[in-house]
Amino acid sequence: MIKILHLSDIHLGSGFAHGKINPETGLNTRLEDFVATLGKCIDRAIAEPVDLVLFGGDAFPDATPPPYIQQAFSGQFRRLADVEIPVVLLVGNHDQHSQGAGGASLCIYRTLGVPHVVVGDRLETHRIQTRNGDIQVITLPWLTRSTLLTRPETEGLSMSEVGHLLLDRLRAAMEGEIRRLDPAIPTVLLAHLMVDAASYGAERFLAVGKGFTIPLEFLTRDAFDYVALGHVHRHQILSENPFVVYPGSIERVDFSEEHEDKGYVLVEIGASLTEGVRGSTTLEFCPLPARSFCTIELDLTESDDPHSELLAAIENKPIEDAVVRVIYQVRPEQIDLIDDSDLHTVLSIAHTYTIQAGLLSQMSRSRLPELGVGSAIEPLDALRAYLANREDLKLLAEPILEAAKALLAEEEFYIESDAGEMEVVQTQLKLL
Ligand SMILES: [Mn+2]
Repeated sequence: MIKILHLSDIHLGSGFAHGKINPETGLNTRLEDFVATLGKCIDRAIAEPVDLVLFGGDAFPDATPPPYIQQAFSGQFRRLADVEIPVVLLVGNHDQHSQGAGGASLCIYRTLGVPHVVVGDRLETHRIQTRNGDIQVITLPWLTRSTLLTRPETEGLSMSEVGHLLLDRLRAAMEGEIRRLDPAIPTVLLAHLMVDAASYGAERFLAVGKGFTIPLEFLTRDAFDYVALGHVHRHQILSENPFVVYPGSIERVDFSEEHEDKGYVLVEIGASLTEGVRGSTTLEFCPLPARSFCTIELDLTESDDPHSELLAAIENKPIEDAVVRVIYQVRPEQIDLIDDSDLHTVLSIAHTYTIQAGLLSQMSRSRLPELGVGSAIEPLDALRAYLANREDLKLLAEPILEAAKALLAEEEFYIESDAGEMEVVQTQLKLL
């Protein structure tokens, strides 16, 4: 039997906006949270001990993390090397350098020849010795069009045609790897990708539709005892025969992960009792004490006592040590009824918090026929029409328009950038 700890999507160095500086260390508390949670995974790997650790990709927010963040990452994985537990570090989309191949943030471990550390930055089969026998790990890092296709091959093709071509290439390459496997020893596929059966939030689904997804049947092959995935932050089991699993991220990167359990997966691959017949694989999701996020959202426009109602809503939520956001709506004449200093007092037990107040003005709505249902209008024109009807925002109208233009320009930049669809997903959702 071979025991594996599978974790993914560490994103060390993300989400600093939700943290604060720890005066004792000078570090952002969210970095400390992420390192502590990663440490818990490594603790478990050593305590078991497992025979192998698989990391499913996305170590950092990008391929060039600052040295202190690199150090925090390597400091944890080094603990595995010290006790001779082999680890496979897979390259995710966030780990790839946009400037061509070979620049991934994790490749330094291969260059240095760190014992027991394998870096997966290409489709390749690694035969790894463990305390309980050998295992084969096929690594499939994040794929971009340029990995498998040349520009002339894709010229004039639609997005979906390119997708099909890419999948054909991948299928052929994977077939080659599978044919060379030793059927007598266990096999794991470790891949950073988007499976088309994976479930996301509705907003993610829209953005994801533009990206490159892999059909589930591509992964559910008899040759695999386990398929270890990375990329999607929500833990999910996509198939049980073989197990195809996203362990999810280890900490919440932003509020879209508020209601998700965070953790890693312990996998046991049983020995084959009969030649040619796979042993059984069992699975356990192990939750991690990730910092909680808490959204308090309420519409106070109909309230007689918006201040008390808002305070009560906050006090009813488990906000202690959590990253909290309060979003409320009031009518303009209610603004003075809310006393911010009281809000700050009740929120002081939170780890960090933000307050977003929204104004509802029914009068201005009815005066704006151009914003009515059924009329199509460009975002900037809509904003102009809105501002033109807001006397109180007159002084701010220009800066608001400038800011909106900058935001829209940024969005277009991402859509047109070479890295393509995934960048759009990242900008819009800042999570995958
Ligand atoms: Mn990813």
